[in-house]
Amino acid sequence: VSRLVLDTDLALGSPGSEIDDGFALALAVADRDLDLELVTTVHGNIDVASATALTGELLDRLGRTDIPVVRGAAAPLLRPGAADGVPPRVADLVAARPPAPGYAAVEIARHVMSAPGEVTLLAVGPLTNVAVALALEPDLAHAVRQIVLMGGVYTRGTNQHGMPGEFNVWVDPEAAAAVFASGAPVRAVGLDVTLQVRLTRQHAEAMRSGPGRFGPYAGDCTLAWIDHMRERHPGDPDAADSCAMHDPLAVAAVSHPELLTWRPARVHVVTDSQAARGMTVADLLTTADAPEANCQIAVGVDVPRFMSYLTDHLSRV
Ligand SMILES: [Ca+2]
Repeated sequence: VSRLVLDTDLALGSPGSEIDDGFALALAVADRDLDLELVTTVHGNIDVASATALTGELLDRLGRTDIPVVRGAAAPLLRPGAADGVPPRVADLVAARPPAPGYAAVEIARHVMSAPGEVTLLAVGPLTNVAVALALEPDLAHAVRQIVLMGGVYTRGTNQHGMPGEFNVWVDPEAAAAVFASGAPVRAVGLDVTLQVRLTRQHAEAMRSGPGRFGPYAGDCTLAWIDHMRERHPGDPDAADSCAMHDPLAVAAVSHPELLTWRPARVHVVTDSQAARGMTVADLLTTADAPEANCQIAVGVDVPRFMSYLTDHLSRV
């Protein structure tokens, strides 16, 4: 069983917002190979107050009132405007439990240092909290069992001028650069792989009419999100009837890494270019003068096995 801290920019429950963090949280609760001990929140898909309220509400819905939620960074390390355009705050509308006291970066550092070598940190939002925790506690990079992150895009691009890097890295590139430079064991699950695992309208409809605490709620949100993405990406046929399960794939990378194909790589985050800020450059170490690896990146996924793992587990919560 892997002891786990989850850092998330959860927005499931806010209309028109990304849903995959909520699926990742439910999957981490459902998977008996994971022991989710602490959830921390970060700005990203939504403002951090709303992410915190929605995370507490979802954990309560899942019957896990025992798992503390600690609020984290409200803005990236630099350039606070990077994620402008996120949906309006919903924190005031959600009747959630108040967050546990403290700040995410402090509690991440405290939790990992309380059991050196045992706790995995799973980061599925911008990496601000993780970078601050690494800066607060110099021994954290060696004490953490591993950092698994959903972020970056390694074997292709986003093919979007306005967002040349994958969202989580693009929103706070300096934080991502600090994580890759930290010396911690890092596994990165990038957009090029997560786009391959997709929840369809049929999946969502089955969840909506199925049993459990999560399915009926999340099924409705998923159908609204697919509609929203279809409007925003009229040139992408995949977006018409399905949506990517980015963050849940990073959960699988913790408990079932064999579902993905991994390669050692040297990842560099571009921070010093106006046009390419937030892009990731992955050296796959194929040249005679290759640099040293600083992480493992996912380069493939067994789609049918992952989707079975996801849907089987979500039907239990
Ligand atoms: Ca996320």
